[in-house]
Amino acid sequence: WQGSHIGTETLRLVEFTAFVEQQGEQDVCKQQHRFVHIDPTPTTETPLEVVDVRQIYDKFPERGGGLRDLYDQGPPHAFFLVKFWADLSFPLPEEEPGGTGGAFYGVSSRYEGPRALTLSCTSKVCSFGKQVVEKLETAEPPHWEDGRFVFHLQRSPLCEYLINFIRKLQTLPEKPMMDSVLENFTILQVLRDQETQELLLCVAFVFEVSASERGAQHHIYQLGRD
Ligand code: G9O
Repeated sequence: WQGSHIGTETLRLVEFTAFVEQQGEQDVCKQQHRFVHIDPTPTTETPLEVVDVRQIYDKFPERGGGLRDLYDQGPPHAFFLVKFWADLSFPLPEEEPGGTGGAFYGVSSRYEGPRALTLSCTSKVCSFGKQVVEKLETAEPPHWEDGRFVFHLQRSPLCEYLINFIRKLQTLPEKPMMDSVLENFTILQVLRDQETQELLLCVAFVFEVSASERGAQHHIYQLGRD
């Protein structure tokens, strides 16, 4: 289970995308823009770089189910950090007052593993280390495919907080200004077996904005503590 991916012997993240979809002016079909994306790339045996979890304690709630408590409970090999360079280079959808111009903002993810469990996912969106939104979702029942169970959380609508956050970020004139706002913006996702509440994966997300010509990028780290 060790290698260049987010996963353990019980659950592996295969694909992750946060996106906006909108109708092109002359197009019949919707155009999708990906803010962030993790590809279903084949695993290599190259071990991930390790980041000390204590370095990011203050970016998340620490106690009462926060990162420190979660890590204390473990298992430690289920903890990962993803740095995203988000691609914000798309035109803001036209906005009617309080609206998003008919655009759909969503997130889709796919996991796989050897057990047919009920997969739950808690996402905590944090600003200055404090939780501002929490969302609990349950994956669709898994299907058996090529010798493992595949779990989908598909087209989950992004909450208003995140949509407004992205839209405000895009109005900032320069990448350094966006990056300084993003220094205080983080997301923590915890995946559990819903029946037993066993922690299967915990992924901390931190962000910068991608230089526009490079598109969305990411780097994955294992979280550790000596
Ligand atoms: C620069 C900002 C990019 C935004 C990326 C958003 C990633 C979304 C991760 C899942 C969050 C789920 C929480 C949620 O939707 N709450 O509504």
